[in-house]
Amino acid sequence: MEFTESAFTEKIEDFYHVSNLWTDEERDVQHMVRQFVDEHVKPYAGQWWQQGEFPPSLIPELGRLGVFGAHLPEVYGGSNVSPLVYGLMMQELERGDSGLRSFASVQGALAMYAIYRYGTEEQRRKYLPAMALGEMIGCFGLTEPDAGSDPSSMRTRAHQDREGYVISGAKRWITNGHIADVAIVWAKDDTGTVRGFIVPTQSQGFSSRPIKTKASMRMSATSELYLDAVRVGKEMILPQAQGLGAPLSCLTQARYGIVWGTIGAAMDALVECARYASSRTAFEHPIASKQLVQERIVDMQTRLLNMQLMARQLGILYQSDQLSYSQVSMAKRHNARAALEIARMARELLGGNGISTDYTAIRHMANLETVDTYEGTYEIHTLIVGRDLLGYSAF
Ligand code: TGC
Ligand code: FAD
Repeated sequence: MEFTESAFTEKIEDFYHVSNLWTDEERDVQHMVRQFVDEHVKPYAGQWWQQGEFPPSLIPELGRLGVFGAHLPEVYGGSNVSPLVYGLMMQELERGDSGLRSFASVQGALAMYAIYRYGTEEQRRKYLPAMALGEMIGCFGLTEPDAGSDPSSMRTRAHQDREGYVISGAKRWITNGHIADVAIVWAKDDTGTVRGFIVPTQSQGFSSRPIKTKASMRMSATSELYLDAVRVGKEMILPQAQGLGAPLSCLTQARYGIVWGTIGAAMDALVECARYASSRTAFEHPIASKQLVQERIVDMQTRLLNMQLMARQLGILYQSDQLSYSQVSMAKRHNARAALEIARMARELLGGNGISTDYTAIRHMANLETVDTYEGTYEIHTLIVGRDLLGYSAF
């Protein structure tokens, strides 16, 4: 059967016409970000991934596109977009590469959101507009070498004295850590309460190191942070953040973005392999005409559809202020794993070509191993949802 190129793509990406439900604004923003990613990211993503660096030239362009902290009020440099519009932005960024969406998640949903939600008005006005434009880069330091899934066991300490706080400790696996201007650092104070601090990365005693051995998320900067008695003034504490619930609430924002972003990566891998199956011949016929190939494509398509419907309903819950963090956990757990399975199947269908970054499948697949792990692993989200459904904590 013959389809035009765009009709084929539309059918694969949106088999149930979920996009018919979008408003004009949602469709326009999606189109704008998609166009940017198609022109400025997709042709180069494989090369950037191989190089193992985030291209700095993209940062001001993403700032102009308005994807950093888009959901925050305009007075702080955001555009006050709805959760559904924000989700579609993340979807389109991750069609390019998970590292691109990660940059936007960390900048907007983690670092900017922490300042917006827990900072003073002065802190908001000082940092957020510059961060929205990408003129100032932020990172979010929660995970430590010995505290990932269980951040309550963090060792980083902030000792208070007359002038402010002295912070000591180490953070590991921090996205954008070695390219950041400011780090949101989570540390326990003298009473053992988790507090958040805005730490300029030029501070004496602060150092960072890139983690270079990654076989996943290679287009993203990932780092270790060291804080050796870093002194910050009292004005650098986020005063409203008291307790582990504060960083965890930031994670809810970023996890929501991942729910959408993973749809983009899955779509990209699926469209590519469906096209490939139509043109690649084996045993004298296109492999798309083989029953076992069709079964796999149908399985992938069904997984993608589940992801889309889950994300949309989550967005509706968010927009109507009914969202719980365990609902976000269920969708993060499902969508990250489903996207990973789709990318793995896509890689398989591409045969030998599937292991080359000339195609997108293996890059998405490798990236999605990280996405399935960070912002809470699959197991941790299972336990968050299990606790909510059944009332027993099984951590
Ligand atoms: P627990 O007793 O469950 O919670 C302590 C307090 O926090 C509240 N809370 C949340 N609030 C908002 N959003 C959430 N997601 C929340 N989760 C918990 C909770 O209600 C409680 O409040 P209160 O008032 O009763 O005190 O704490 P716990 O120590 O038992 O830990 C729970 C657990 C394991 C679920 C949590 O620690 C967890 O989520 N672990 C996973 C860690 C994680 O996801 N780390 C991510 C690091 S950042 C990252 O990976 C960035 S990747 C870059 C990118 O996004 O692209
Ligand atoms: P661990 O907690 O050591 O877990 C190891 C294994 O044990 C996992 O499979 C886990 O599911 C399992 N496990 C743990 N507890 C239980 C349990 N109770 N029951 C069953 N199984 C369990 N962090 C930040 O703070 N900021 C960032 O910007 C950031 N960016 C990242 C970027 C990348 C590329 C990566 C890989 C990670 C990033 N992280 C970041 C860290 C990430 O959030 C953690 O890696 C993740 O939360 C898991 O923690 P861990 O690596 O310490 O694994």
